[in-house]
Amino acid sequence: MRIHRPLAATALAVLTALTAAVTAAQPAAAAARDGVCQSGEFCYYYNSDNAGSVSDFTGSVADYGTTQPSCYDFKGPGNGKGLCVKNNAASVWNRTGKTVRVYYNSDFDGSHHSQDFAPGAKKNLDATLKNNNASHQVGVSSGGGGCSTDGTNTTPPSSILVYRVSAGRVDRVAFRSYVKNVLPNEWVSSWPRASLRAGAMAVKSYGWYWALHSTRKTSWGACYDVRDDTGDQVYRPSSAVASTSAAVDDTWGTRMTRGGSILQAHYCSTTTACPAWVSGDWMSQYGSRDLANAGRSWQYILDHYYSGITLH
Ligand SMILES: [Ca+2]
Repeated sequence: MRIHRPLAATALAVLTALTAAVTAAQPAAAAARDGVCQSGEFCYYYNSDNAGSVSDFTGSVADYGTTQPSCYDFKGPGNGKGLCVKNNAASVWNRTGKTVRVYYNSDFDGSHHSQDFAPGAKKNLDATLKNNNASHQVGVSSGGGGCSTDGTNTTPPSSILVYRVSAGRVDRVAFRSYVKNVLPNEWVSSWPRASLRAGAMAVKSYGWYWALHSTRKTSWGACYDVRDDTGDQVYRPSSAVASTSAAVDDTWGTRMTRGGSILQAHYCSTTTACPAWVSGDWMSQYGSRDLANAGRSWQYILDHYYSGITLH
């Protein structure tokens, strides 16, 4: 187990900024996924030239799914209605006001191919992406190496910028994949389920917080949200295991807030191992294990360590 290092100086500055941001921010009105392409939405069409059934989105999606009834499907009237959108779209209309990137692979993986759509664009997918659309991301920087992430205090970011310290680069990682590939490196995957679930919530909250608030840059000027080492949370691609991934999935629909905002949930192996420990802001990892072994729930464990929180 690694000791989670504090970021005390940065944290104080960011908390001040957070307070200002929260008072200013108002939730945006969200259009519905109703098969009608409205202002604020990104829409796929089953046919070229914006014909056929529409599938309308208000945010990014890393994986559309491939089977009914769970997949994202075409909802509007016309050709294609009821079919899953993955690998079935021919044209788009971008009404989000931000650049949207469509990827050939899931999880915003553009290593094979991607295509950008400027705000207002009403276009066909190019020959490579037509019927090969697997994910899309709202709010990318069209200049490449984009800094923006798209989360709010109520919706998790679809991706997070991870500074791969040893490799010397910044990767954009689908947010749930990030959490799944942190938890087994920060927790002990054989620990009881309630401890893993409490850990999943803490790892998610910590990353979510920084995805919303980071202004950090590498020495060469690339922006990022979190480091991949103990400076933040240890992230290793392909390290996810079944027990920790289940804990992430089982708690994915729940968020932890304080005063309406996602908090930077710190944790440490014990209550005394981290000099920056502040009661109410930190969770003891061994403590979470012991409470779980005593039959406590993950919600109880989070409430026990983090003061003034609400689980939604
Ligand atoms: Ca709509």
